[in-house]
Formats: sequence, C-alpha cells, structure tokens
Amino acid sequence: MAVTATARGAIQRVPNDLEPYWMPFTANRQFKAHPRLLAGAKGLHYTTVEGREVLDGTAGLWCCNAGHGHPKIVAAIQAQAAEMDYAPAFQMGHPKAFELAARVAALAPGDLDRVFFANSGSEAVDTALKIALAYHRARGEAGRTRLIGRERGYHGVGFGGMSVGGIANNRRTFGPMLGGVDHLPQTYDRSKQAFSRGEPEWGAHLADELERLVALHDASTIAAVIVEPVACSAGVLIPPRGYLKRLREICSKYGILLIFDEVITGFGRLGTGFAAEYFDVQPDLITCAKGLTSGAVPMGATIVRKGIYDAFMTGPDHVIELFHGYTYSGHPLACAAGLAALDVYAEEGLFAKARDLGPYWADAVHALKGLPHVIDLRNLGLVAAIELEPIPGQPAKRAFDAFLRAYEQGLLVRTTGDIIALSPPLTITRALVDELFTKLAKVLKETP
Ligand code: PXG
Repeated sequence: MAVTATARGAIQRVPNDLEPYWMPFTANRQFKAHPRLLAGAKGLHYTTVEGREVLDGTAGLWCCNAGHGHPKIVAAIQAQAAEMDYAPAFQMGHPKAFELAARVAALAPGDLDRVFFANSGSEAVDTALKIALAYHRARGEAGRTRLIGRERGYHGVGFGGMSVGGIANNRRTFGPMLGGVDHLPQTYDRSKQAFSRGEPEWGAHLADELERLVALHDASTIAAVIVEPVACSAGVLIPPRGYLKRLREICSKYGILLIFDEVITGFGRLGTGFAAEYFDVQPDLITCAKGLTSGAVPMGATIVRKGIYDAFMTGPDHVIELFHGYTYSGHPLACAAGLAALDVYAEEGLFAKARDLGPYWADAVHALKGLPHVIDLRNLGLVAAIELEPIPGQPAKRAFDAFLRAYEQGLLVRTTGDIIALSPPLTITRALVDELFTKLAKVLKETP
C-alpha cells in the first residue's frame, strides 16, 4: 500500500498494485488501466480516493437504502463487534437473530412469518429453491422437482439462481447447470410498452404462458416458480399491470409455490416493505438481502409461509429438519445492522418517503424523453431505467461510455447492456433528484 495525500489533504491508503484482485462483474483490464476507487461514503455521496464527491444514484448496488454511514447503523455494528463477534449458527443461537427474524416476519405480508438467514441474495435464492423442493417431498409429493424461472431474470450467481435465471451472459459459459428447469417468457416488448409511466398496460397475458408449461410438464412435476416482481438487473423491466396477480392465480390453481425474489425490491424500493405489498400479491416465499442491512453488512434471508415451515416440523424432536445452512447464517454483526436498519426505516419513515417521492421521481425520469439515444424510459418506486440505442456492432459500449462520463461528473449510475439503471438511497431529496437528472441529461447530450 502506498500512502498519498488527497486533494482535500486527507491521508488515504491507495493500493499500488491492482493486479491480484480479480474483480467481480467488472471489465478488469479497463478498470485497472483507469481505476475508480472509492474511499468514503456519507449520506447520499461517495468520496473518491482523489477526494472528489460522487452522488450515489444506485444506493451502492441497490442496497444502501438508508443512505451511507447512518450513525445508528454504524453504532449498532460497532457495539456488536465489541460485545460478541460470532456465535455458532448450528445448534446454537443468539438473541438478535431471533429478534431480527421476528421483525422481518412482521414486515412481510400475510403468513410469511418464518425466516431463514443467509449471507447474500444468491444464497437466499438457493435456500428458497431447496426449501421448495424439500417442502413438496415432506408433503409426499417428491415428484415436484421442476423449477420455473423467467427469461431475463436475475437470481444471483449460485448454480441454483443461475439455472432459474435468464440472462444469457451469466449462463452460457458455465455448462449445463441444474436439470429440470424451464423458463417463462420475459415481459418486455418495447413496441408495446415504450415510455410507459409505471406499470405498462400491455403484457399481463404473458403470465398465461405458465399454463402452457403446466400442460407440457404436468403440474405434478413442478415445485416452484421464481420471479423478481420487478426485474431490475436485466434493465428494470416493470411487470405489466395484472401480470403478477395472474401468475399467483395459476400457481395456486396447480399447487405450485410462488417465490418472489425481492433482493432489490424489498425494504422500501417501491415505497413498501416488500413489492408483494405494493402489488397486493402474496407469494409463498420471499428472498431478500441488500436493504435488509442497508448494505452495511452482508446478509440475505428467505421468508416462508408458516405452513411451509410447519411441513418440516415432524419426526423426532432431536432430528435436524432441514439439512441446510451457512456458517454465517444470522451473523451477529449482520443481525445488529439489520435491526438498526429496520429501526431507521421505521423511525425516519423512509418507505413512506420513497412512496411520496415516487411521482416527482417519475416526472424527472420521463423528462429525459427526446434526449439523444434515449429509446425508452421506465420507472417504478425509486427505480428507473434509461434505455439507449446501441452503437451498431458494439452492444453495451454507449451505456458504458455514459457511465464513465457520469462518474467524471460526480454521479454514480449502473449500466446493464445499453440500459442505465438508477436506484438511489431512499433518503434522496427533491433537490438531489434534480441534481442527478441534470447531470444525467448533460451526460446523455455529450455521449457520442
Ligand atoms: N436476486 C436478485 C433479484 C438480485 O437482484 C441477487 C439475487 C443476488 O444477490 P447477491 O447478494 O448474491 O449479489 C440479486 C443481486 C445490478 C446488480 O446492478 C444487481 C445485483 C447485484 C449486483 C449488481 O444489476 N443483484
């Protein structure tokens, strides 16, 4: 490590060899030639190692819903680290894990009130898929082994999540994956939905494709359907109005479990605790992560209906009911951060704040219509996508260029393909929404 003075005079440690770290989902060679290193974060802003301020348009990676460095969350983590670093997760427990499970259960809709802890969204998804399979088996329907995902779905990078996921780049280099998986069609059609404000009117009928898969495979072979209520990673694909309700109806008709992957939509992103509440659709399982601790400590969770948990609670008392779990399930630091994050969300009314800001956010998003390259704009809650016309023969180049320009101008955005995605901390103000979109408009005008 080399120690250098920044423009602000603060002493920062700057790694002087970027090679050993193989960065995730990153163009490593481009990054290492032109590093973008963050050194600090407070509220709505990052500070770079050079001392530049960057407005966080993405809540880190869709996770820091309470903003960065919230004093209450920081204090909770510090206190927990001093009090107890770790407690074994198997055959032992600690109070905060139970407390957090109860708080998450209370936030989840209906009888979704049993919570299994993991350390990431990917693990929460694999947990949900495994519980779905084991649940049917426990009920005497061991033939229900088929899992249904959706094209353009993202459910993390474990073999389970990747298999039900539907993003070609994330799948094609990793072999045959899980067997017995099928996919629903994705729900986006620009020719029918472009520039929809909120939920598009067209497309609910695509849920009926599940009927086709049931006819093909037979319901007795299908364990679960997993979808993101809003498919964020693939470019913010908003569900057509009525689509999720229809999916719920068909799953119920055939005894298929419905899993909502709420790793991004959970904890206020749409102005509600979960998207299930926003869409008034109750799934059988919810996966979550990210906002659960406001991104401060890694944690994921799988929330299941009480009846699913109960189906496992048979047999002799001393026998483990589910052979699954992680060393760090319910880690004390994560639980402390989660409890503090939930307190902050409640005390500061952040879900309601996000809901109230929604229309203003939508106006700001759709005001970009007509700017260079913009071929679609999508919004819901505090999420948005700006889809750009790709440069012929160079997919993803234009949006990546816009990302780099935005960063230079002090704005952090995410891109996937030629789509720019936005998901700021729920603490963003109208003034900062204005600043964000002013910067973005300038970037779009300057991007070739
Ligand atoms: N499910 C969903 C719906 C997600 O969005 C995962 C599972 C996996 O979570 P972990 O914690 O294992 O990464 C995710 C993660 C992006 C982006 O900008 C999205 C995610 C992660 C990083 C970047 O699209 N989503």
